[in-house]
Amino acid sequence: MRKTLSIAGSDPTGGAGIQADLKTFAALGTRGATVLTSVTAQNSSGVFDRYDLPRDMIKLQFESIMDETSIDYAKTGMLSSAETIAEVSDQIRRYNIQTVVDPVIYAESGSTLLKKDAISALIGDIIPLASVVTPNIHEASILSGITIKTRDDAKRVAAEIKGLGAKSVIITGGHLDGVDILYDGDFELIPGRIIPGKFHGTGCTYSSALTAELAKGVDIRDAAAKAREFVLNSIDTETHQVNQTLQLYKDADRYKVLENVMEAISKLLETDFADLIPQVGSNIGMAIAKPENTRDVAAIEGRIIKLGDSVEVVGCVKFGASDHIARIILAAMQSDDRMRSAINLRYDEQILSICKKLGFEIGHFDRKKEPEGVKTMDWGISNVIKRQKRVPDLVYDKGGVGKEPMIRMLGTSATGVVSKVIKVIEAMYSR
Ligand code: PXL
Repeated sequence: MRKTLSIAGSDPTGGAGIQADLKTFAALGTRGATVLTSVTAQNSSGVFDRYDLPRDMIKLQFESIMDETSIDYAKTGMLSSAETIAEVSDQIRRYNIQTVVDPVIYAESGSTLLKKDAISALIGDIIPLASVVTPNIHEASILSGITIKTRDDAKRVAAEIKGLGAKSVIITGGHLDGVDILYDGDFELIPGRIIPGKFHGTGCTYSSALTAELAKGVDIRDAAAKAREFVLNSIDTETHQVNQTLQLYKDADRYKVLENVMEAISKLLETDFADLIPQVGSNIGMAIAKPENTRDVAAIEGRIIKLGDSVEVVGCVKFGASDHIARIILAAMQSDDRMRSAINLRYDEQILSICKKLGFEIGHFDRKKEPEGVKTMDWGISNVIKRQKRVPDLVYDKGGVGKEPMIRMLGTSATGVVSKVIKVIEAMYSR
């Protein structure tokens, strides 16, 4: 494992600072060490107080780490004061550590994290040691004395900051049309999506992701692109918080979802499922928690079809395999994020009446009432949920021109949905 180091302050909320750095280091597969510079007491309203660690204590932390190991790449975050900067720069030089400098000046709340008289020390003592400096446009303006309004301003400022002695500069945060600007003698624009809003901890997360990638030996252009992508993927658009392990958990969930859908299909194949398969075939899907789009829903590439008397599964279970079943699930999850799975079944009056007798909650939509320009599954499922104020066990429609009538059974998991289907099958054959 490559070894990373964060030289930074503590944010008690865990959203930014050294806490964000360590989570990022771990999420990107590096082993993170820390030198704590300052303990802050803060939340979204502001920084209430801070306690800067004595210079000796900063030195001793470095020595404790470096006596026993080496560091592949470090980053600096909150450096607080000129005295802290003097010690940190001494130690970076002493141990010849490659360092990303995140020139932290303000917290998201607007409170200062670097004393005014320390800005010249940051410029004079730390930036010349930096492999990369990662200011956002506000920090870049303070460091250069130039206001940034356009991409050309940002390029000029990046060159100015490189002139202070850093090997390279990245103007981060995507404040300029979502683009980060890298300058290491040549310019490179790093594109990214824009996610509206302000998120506590994105700056720390970016610079530590960059540090982790550089520690792994990734070149600066790719590292900058990867760090930007990591930050974007760590923003939980539901809670509006930065969550550095979001992508890790999503990826882990993909495996569980695949397993669950495959188990559900096996269970289905042990039953007399043939009678419930519609002419277009049946598909079953399941989404990961917090899906973004149809690629976060696994389903069968082909379908489950009736072939004579036997039931055949055509294709593998894959993410993004079925737009249709994914739309049903995503529409359901809009109102109840536990309802992560669905299967489509043949519609007939008898099957529907069995479902009623079994006590399933039933929803219905009419394709004739569908407005123009909508996707049927988005509209149909949302329409039912809006009227019934919850996601029912199944939603049916009686079809339309060229459209077969259909039942969609919904549930919290693929195996859960299949359990409901099995109840229907058992009731059908016990009559
Ligand atoms: O995002 C910069 C930053 C760095 N370090 C600490 C912080 C913050 C922002 O709040 O709290 C400790």
